Amino acid sequence: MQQNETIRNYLSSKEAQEHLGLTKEEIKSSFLENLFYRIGRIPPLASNLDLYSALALAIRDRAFKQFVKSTTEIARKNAKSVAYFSAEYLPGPHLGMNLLNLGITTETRQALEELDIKLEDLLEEEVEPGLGNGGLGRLASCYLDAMATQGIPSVGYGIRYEYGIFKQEIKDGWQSEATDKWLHFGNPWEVVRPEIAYEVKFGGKTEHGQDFNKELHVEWIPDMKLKGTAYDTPVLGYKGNGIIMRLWRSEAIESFDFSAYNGGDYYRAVEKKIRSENLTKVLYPNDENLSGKELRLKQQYFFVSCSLQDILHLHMLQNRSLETLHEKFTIQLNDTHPSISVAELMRLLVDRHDMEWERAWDVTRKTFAYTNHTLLPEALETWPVSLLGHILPRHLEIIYEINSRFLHELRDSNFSGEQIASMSLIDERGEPSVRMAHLATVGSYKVNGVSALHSMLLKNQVLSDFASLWPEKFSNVTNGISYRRFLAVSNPGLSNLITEKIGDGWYTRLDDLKKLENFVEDEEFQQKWTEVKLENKKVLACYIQEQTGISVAPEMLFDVHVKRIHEYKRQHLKVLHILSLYLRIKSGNGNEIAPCAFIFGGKAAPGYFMAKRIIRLITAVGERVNNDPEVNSKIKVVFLPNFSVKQAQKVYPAADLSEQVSLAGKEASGTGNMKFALNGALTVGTLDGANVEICEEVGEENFFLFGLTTAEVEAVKAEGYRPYKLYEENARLREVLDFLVSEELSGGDTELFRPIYENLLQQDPYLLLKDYESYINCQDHIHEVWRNKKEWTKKSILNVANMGKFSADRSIRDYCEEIWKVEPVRVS
Ligand code: CR6
Repeated sequence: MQQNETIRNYLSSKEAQEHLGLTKEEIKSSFLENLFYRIGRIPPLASNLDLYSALALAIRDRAFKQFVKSTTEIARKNAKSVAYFSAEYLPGPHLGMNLLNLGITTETRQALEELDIKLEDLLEEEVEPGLGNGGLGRLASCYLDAMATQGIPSVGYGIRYEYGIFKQEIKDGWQSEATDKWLHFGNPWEVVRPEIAYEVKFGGKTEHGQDFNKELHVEWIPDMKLKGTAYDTPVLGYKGNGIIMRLWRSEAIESFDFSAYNGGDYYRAVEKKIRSENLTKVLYPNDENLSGKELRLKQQYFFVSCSLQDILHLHMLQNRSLETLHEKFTIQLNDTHPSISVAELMRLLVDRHDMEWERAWDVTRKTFAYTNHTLLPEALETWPVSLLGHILPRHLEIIYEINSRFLHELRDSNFSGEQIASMSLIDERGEPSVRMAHLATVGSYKVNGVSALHSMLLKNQVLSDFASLWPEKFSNVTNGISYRRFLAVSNPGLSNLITEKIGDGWYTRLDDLKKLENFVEDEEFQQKWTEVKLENKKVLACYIQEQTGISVAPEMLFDVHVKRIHEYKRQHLKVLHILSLYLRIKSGNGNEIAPCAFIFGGKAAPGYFMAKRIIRLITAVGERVNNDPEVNSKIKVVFLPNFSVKQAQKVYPAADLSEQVSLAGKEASGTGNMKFALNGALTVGTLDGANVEICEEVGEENFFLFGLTTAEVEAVKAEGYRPYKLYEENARLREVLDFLVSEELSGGDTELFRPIYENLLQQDPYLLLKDYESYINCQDHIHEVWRNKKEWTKKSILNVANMGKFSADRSIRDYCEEIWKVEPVRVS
């Protein structure tokens, strides 16, 4: 308390204000000081990287100031905090966001201009941390931003992977993967905290005995120990609080084995260090599909163990009893990746802090809440019992104990044998394995899905028995995105235009965008709106030219499909559409087609055969189309390599049409769909995930809907779906499909795309052929609407005006009110 008082007094002192100031002069002098003293350069000799690093350090210090202020206030109020557990984060570039959040973009730009430096050049220097695969990791980062903005006491816990998501290159049309050395030039945003480190154990055995009070006591004797060290990155809220993202790096407890060294074995002496550091070396590049590797489970356990030990430490630091843990902390599990937490908290409470089992279980169940992010059966995490027992022997015992008590409860509640087997934490069919979603559900006080449709399916299908047991446990929080990053920072043109009309209240007030509806008929505004889009398209066109050598005319309709490559997301449905246009133009029937650039981007998991083949298909179609003078003035096909947050910030502002074409019932939510619409793109989409709610908000007349509903998908499958029949019946479709295996497309290798062809004709698990006709008709309609530029622009304005619901600020408010029961603590 005494310490808090001192910090507060210091922060409000004149000295601190001057030191941490935000005026142009102060930014300039702090920038120059950092350049000189921390980077060791003077402006004339500094590279852009030096300049960027100096600026980042100057801004980071200011961000930490907000964090210190917030933490002091939270401690003073003894407030409840959120710990967000996520194995993935995709923060995107920090600099632009932090400038916006501190409200000093203009001052910084001016300060640099006086030194003859362009802020934009420095922004381009930043290498983003790719510590996630896609939507889930980006969502976690949007939520940290929203929590900070709203003053929610919170910490984001995760893993500091040394190599993030691989860098995608396209070689001879194929995806090739290179390591992502994001730390190569240092990371000015983080601060290492060597004093915040925890020991983590693996393997070995357990010993059950009695302690001196004759209480049963379990001792875990591991065969390996390492430590996790904290690396903190400040996350600023908009003109408000600062929180941190705390990522753990694995290290050897002793960096050097002296006994081995003294024995003359230098290599063995450092081996332990290397083995320990390997744990957080690399992110698993699988999205929605787990390879079930031992190292992955170790990573998961490592980060939750460090984080839980940290939380218990912080809790006890305030002289609080562990029995009140849930009153001061709530822990959100971002998917099942951190769900081993349930067993780890039990272990810490029971084995380390001698809490009695029932009491510990009560605290545990009141501490965790679990968000499910997928219904895909192959992505629901399970770990073989043998593997889990080998790496975490004590946790397996704990899981068995939780399960045995849980199954007892089920028997008492008259669940059938069949239901009990399907709800058990252990899947006994085949090789016994632990169902992590069940562990998370049983060990949490709330379970939520990420869109209305997904939460409904979760409740009625995947976890239906659990929902009948605990109906009050289940809820929905529709995902949201950061408007400040995905509109204010990445689309300054549109953002300024909006602010000119309605002020900048929309940065934080969800409903403000709605005011744009008043200007939808304003011709001057419409004109400016189209001009901004065209400017953004010109910028993207230059970038495309630079990255791929392909030239696209900015006046074309920019039809964009960027997201992870996955069969359920149906990038290949888009390809079938493109081929249909190609064949139409070739046969002289292309008059109705508006000039159009099809822009794809996204990574495929390196071991995902079909996804990689789909990328090859896209590039092959591109080679064919872009080089054919008969068609290339009408259509162009681009595959942008290495989709990332930084690249996304260039793509969304320039899109006219957003492709959200997953098979209904497969995409839990999607968040790209929101980013596109917020930037004025119209959506062509199925009734899947959050598309349903976007369509509801913007109105069906401003959304291009096609395809089967979830119920229809189920009915088609129940009837016994035969894609080959559709191929036989529909001549146009047949022509397109046969083109896939033609010499013309594959440059002579007709086997190249046969796996895709066969898959569609024989199984078609994602019903492309069934939705084909509806998709093509919808696209024809889109081209018709596009010709009426005024109509299109009005729809675009109405899309943006009605996006209020999809702000991450709203999602975080929902979490706070319905799940966490956490109140904001604001600082000025
Ligand atoms: N892959 C869902 O598929 C959702 C995000 C964030 C995903 C996607 O629809 O928007 O999570 N699921 O909720 C998982 O990662 C398991 C994703 O990004």
